[in-house]
Amino acid sequence: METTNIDRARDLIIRARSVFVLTGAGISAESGIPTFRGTDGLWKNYSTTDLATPEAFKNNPTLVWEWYHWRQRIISQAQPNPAHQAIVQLEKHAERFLLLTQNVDGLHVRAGSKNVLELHGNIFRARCLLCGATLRHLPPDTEQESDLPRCTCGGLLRPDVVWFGETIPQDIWHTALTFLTKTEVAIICGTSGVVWPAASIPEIARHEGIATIEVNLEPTGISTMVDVSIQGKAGKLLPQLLHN
Ligand code: BJW
Ligand code: ZN
Repeated sequence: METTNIDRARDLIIRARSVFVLTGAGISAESGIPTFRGTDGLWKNYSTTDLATPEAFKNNPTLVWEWYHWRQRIISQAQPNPAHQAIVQLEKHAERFLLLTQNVDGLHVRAGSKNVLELHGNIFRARCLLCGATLRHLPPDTEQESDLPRCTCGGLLRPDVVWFGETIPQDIWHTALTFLTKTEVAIICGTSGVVWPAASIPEIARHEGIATIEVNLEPTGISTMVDVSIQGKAGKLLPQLLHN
């Protein structure tokens, strides 16, 4: 019988004692959370680059908060899907495991993943621009245009996420790279692979001779770089990589 890419990926995963996973917005798409790029990724007439920058927040904090509150409401109502759950199972069966996610939705943790690092922050956290405090922040019941969220110190709060042009948390990045360079297999799922530094992970893994597997709805710039590239929905494919 012909060996499929799913068979090849499954063999690599079953034999590996150490597994690294990188996820992006595509893994939460089947939970009903919009991705950033592509036709579903647009919000009103704005793109991610219009909203996810420090300049956008400086120029129009009300608009940026409106976008984040809109997304918080969608995420609050969403549930982890079979792709998140498959990653929980993967962690249970691997001797060493690390999940690095670019997602700010917290769905991996809600699904039950334990060793997970959030590279771009968390949408349910806010940070004070004045005193630097971080706190849990939920969307208000109604959006009052003049009411920007404020810290107890009076400072303006911003979403505790990483915007374009900002430095990603160095401790998280170093922990992820240390694990990655010693792992046996790296799975890259649901990311377009255009945002740095996460986009460098497939290349680093390949350079280190680590077996690489991509799972994505469509071919990406990563597809030609990995050992096995599988196209389809993560919620259908990831569970198949665990079972015979
Ligand atoms: C499915 C599916 C299904 C759908 N099943 N699959 C070096 C070179 C070039 C540029 C740079 C560079 N270094 C830095 C930059 C600039 C910039 C950058 O990368 N720009 C590029 C766009 C060119 N990077 C940064 O600024 C980063 N900072 C940094 O590098 O600091 C050091 C530094 C600072 C200053 C100067 C120099 C160096 C920070 C990046 C922060 C990104 N922030 C965001 C917003 C986070 C907060 C929020 O959520 O609001 O992070 S932008 C957005 O993109 C978000 C995502 O995490 C990130 C990645 O998107 P992702 O996850 O890949 O989603 P999509 O929508 O792009 O793709 C979804 C995929 O899923 C698709 O492929 C679908 O096919 C697939 N899919 N359904 C399987 N069911
Ligand atoms: Zn404060």
